[in-house]
Formats: sequence, C-alpha cells, structure tokens
Amino acid sequence: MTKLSTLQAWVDQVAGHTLPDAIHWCDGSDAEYQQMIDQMLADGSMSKLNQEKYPNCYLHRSDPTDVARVEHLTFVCTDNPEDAGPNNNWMTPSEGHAKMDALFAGCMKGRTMYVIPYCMGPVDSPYSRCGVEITDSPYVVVNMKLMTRMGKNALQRIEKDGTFVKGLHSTGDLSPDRRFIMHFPDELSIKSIGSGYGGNALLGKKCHALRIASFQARQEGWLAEHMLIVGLESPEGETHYIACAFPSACGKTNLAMLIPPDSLPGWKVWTLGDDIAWLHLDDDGLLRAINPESGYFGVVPGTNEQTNKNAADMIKHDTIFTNVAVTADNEPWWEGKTDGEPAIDWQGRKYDPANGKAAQANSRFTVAAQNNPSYSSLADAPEGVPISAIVFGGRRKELAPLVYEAKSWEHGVLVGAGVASETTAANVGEVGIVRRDPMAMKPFCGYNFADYWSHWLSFADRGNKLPKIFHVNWFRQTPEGKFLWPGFGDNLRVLEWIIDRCENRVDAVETPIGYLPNPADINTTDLNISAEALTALTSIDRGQWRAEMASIGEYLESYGDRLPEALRKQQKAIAAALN
Ligand code: OXD
Ligand code: MN
Repeated sequence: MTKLSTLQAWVDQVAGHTLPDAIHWCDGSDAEYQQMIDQMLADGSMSKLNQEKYPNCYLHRSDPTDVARVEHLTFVCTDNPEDAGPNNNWMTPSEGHAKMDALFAGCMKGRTMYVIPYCMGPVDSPYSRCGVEITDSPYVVVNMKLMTRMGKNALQRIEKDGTFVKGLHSTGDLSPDRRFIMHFPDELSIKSIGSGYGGNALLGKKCHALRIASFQARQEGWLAEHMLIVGLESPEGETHYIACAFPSACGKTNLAMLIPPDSLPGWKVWTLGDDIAWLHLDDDGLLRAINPESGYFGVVPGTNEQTNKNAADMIKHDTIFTNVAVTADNEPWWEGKTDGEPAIDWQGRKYDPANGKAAQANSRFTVAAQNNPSYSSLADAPEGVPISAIVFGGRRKELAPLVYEAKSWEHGVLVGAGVASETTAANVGEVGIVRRDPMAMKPFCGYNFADYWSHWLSFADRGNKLPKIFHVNWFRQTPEGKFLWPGFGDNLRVLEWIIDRCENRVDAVETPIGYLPNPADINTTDLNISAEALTALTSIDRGQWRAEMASIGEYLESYGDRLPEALRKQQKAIAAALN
C-alpha cells in the first residue's frame, strides 16, 4: 500500500490484469529476505550450500534455456524507429504493449505478486533515480535486495519525488518463444516476461540503470554508462577515481577489486562499483560519478585467490550462486576454482565431462557490495566522487595496444564509439566474434547511438575540467595464442601510467591514434615480460590501423544523417594521418 495514488493505481491495474493470488509490498528488511529464502528452500527453487564453509550461501539452478541476456529478444519501443536507432530492436509502443499485455494476461494466477520499490543510488543523493519492480519471482526479490537499496526507504523517496520507473516482470512459462524484454523510454517503463536471468529480470540493472536511464540522462544532461568506478590511492596518499567501460564479462569486476602486486607497495584500491556509473557535471563543471547499484551480479568462472582474491573472499558468505556446480561436500564449484572438484553439474546432474563444463559459463554470484573487502564507503556518498579518467576497453587479440590516450574529449568520444570486442557468454549466441560495442553500451543504450554520441560530445562545452579519455586492452595475444600481458593485479601498472598522464607527470609518444606510453614508463618491476612483448604492447601496426579506421568509418556512416559531424571529422583526420 502507498499514499502515492499513481503508484497504487498502477499496482491495482497490474494485479487486475495478471491475477495474482496475493500481493506483497516488499519492505526490504533482513527478516523479509530470510523469509523469502526459506520459502524457496521449501519449494526447491533454492538449495542450501555447505553452511559451515559457506554461511548463508544458497544455490539457484535456472531453467537450462535461461542463462544469459537475450539481445535478440530485447526491444526499445518508440514512435519513430530512428529514435531507437539501428543499435536497437524496435517496435511501436502500441505493438509492444499489445504483445506484452497478451502474454501478461492472467500470468500470475496461483502466484504472489511482489511490489519492490527501489532506489538506484544512495537514497539521499540528488543524482539517484527510483523505480518500482512488480514481479512474481521470489528469486528476483532476494536478488534485488542484494543489488539495490530497496524497500521502505526507497518507497518514502518515491512518495516524495512522485515519479518512478515502472518495471513489470513475470517469469511466465520460461519458454524462449514467449520471452521478451521491452522498454518504453517515453513512458519510463519496462515490461519483461519469460526469463528469470539477472540481466533480463532484475529490472533495476540493465533495463532501468542503463537503457531507460541513458534516455533520461540525455534529456536531463547526464550520462548513464556501463562502467566500473574505482579509487586508486597512491603510496603518497593521493586518491584518483576512474570510470572504466568494458563489454560484459571482460573483467570489470576484477579491475574494480584489484589487489596491487607486491612490487607496487603502498597502493590501495577502493571499489565503488563494478558495472554501472551515472555521471553528472557538478556546479563547478567537474564530472562526478555514483554507482546506482549496491551489490554485484558477477561472473563466477575464473574467480580465485590469484585472479580476484577480494571476490573469492567476498563470496564465501551471504551469497546467492546461480548455475554453479557443487562438490561432494556441497560446496559451490566452478571452472577456475583452485580447490575441490565437481560432483554435481550446474543442471543438477552427476558431473560428467562429456556433458560439458561443470558450472555454466555465465554462472553468477549475487552479493551485497558491503561484503567486498575493498568496499569504499564513498559508494554511499550522495555527491559521488570526482572522475579523473575515463577508460574504454575491449577484448582484442590483436591491434589495440595495451594503453593509449585520446588527444581531446572529441577524440575520446571517437575512441569510445570505435570500441570493438569479442563476444562473451553474458549474452546467448556465438562467443569470440569481434563486434563493435561502442562505449561497451551496444546492448544497453536506450536510444539511437548517433544521438548518444552527440550527447557525449556536448560535454566538451559544458565541463570545466573533464577527465582525460584512455583505451586499454588487457587481452593482446601472440600468434600462438599466448597472452602478452599478465593482466589482473598487474593492470595497476597501466592505471599508474594513466594517473601520471592525468597529473602531467610523464611524457608520451604521439601517434595518429593517440598518445602511447614510452615502454620505459610502464612500471615492470618484478614482472616477467620480454622487451619484445612490451614493444608489441606499446606500438601500433599502421596497416592494421588503416583497416580499422576504415572499418570504424563505415560503421559510423551506417548511422546516416544523425551521425554528428564532429565525430566524422575525427575519424577522417585520423584515417588521413595514418595514410
Ligand atoms: C552484466 C552484463 O551482467 O553486462 O553485467 O551482462
Ligand atoms: Mn555489465
């Protein structure tokens, strides 16, 4: 129940259409969380993991066809297809509603409808925005409790603001034929049916905090981005905050929780967010970031003491695991775990390598951000943190150097627009295909990319001390398939160079694609890396880059008339310089 009549009317109308047996307004309390967990343990949709070694950890096994985001079933509904752009699947709002309303009719019969008021961002921040998700999935409720500030306090803010994003979700019958994720940006609303997978069902995350928020951000003059936020404290006690955009499953969580290598003593790393950043210019023209989320929905495979010790420690308690394997001792297990062995696979079958991996490639942990040993309390600061550098990156076997710096904000927008990466298991479909993923937002920009780039470009005139923009690539390989750079904690060596550039403490080599480091300026103390590898990582192949710039040019031109001239100019200037 709420005193906000628009919210009450919407809840009543949804209930009248979906016909649930009961309605539960979530208060966000710990008692409610436990009661929902107990209910799922009783009905078998959740099971207890070894409580001695993994206290308060639970396992959920999803429907085997429902393990990732479904970009081909995700739509942006606008009157004019040009507003959604070639980067989105499109329908008119009336078609979208008709399709979804037919699927939602009576779909909650025999189920409870949960009403989840939530706030994306600290409840007392002017940069935060609220939403209400209606769902028939208790799994969604407990995940939303870990991932967002939800319940009573959020409802109070919604009642005060009088506005909220409407998100309607049902697992439906989980049939991939009746699975759709639809966005109605003009109405600030979302309808999602047929999937319980986080990226499709936790509507605060990709649907609200990226697709709808990106649209809202353009109207209101800010940015909603697929970026981690991390604070890097130097041995001298100076902290820089950086925001990094990498495509899904390319190591954002690992970078956000990085543990400095022993050979960089005195450095400390503070995590503010691992997936989404909302960036606002403050009154002084400084770009400030908040993380709208308050938990992590991270990829499990590969997580261990070496790759991400903070995450490995953090998920030993109070964590929901989805689609991992278990050992004979009922501990969670995944590929890349350094101890134990799988007894039961992610589908609940006796583990048999003939059936493939033990844990699903996109198996996930959900955990409150405060569990993270490197959690920064500034993640709760209403004013957010000032951003010194924006870093784009992709997973590229070849071409892209370890790091380079854009020459200006406009050039940086081109660098972001040109991001390409190999596809990963976070979306259904083939893995390892290189595709353009501008600003790592290909699956998440809620409107035409051309308009989005114009919006990014508009910051050049509005910001006072805009961050510098960089591009990194941790994934370069030799022709034999060996990684050239060790990655993980050693990525701090590259971030150190980035900070030095922000502070004008180090020179760089000018090339047509941007400023590259002098190899000697990358700290390689105690690093086992050959001079040839370092040279390969810090140089460019002009022939390959000519082809890349031509391909970026073609890609940009596919946006037609809406493509901002300033971006075209940047691309042409670099292509000419490479010739
Ligand atoms: C995620 C994704 O889950 O990007 O964060 O798919
Ligand atoms: Mn993501």
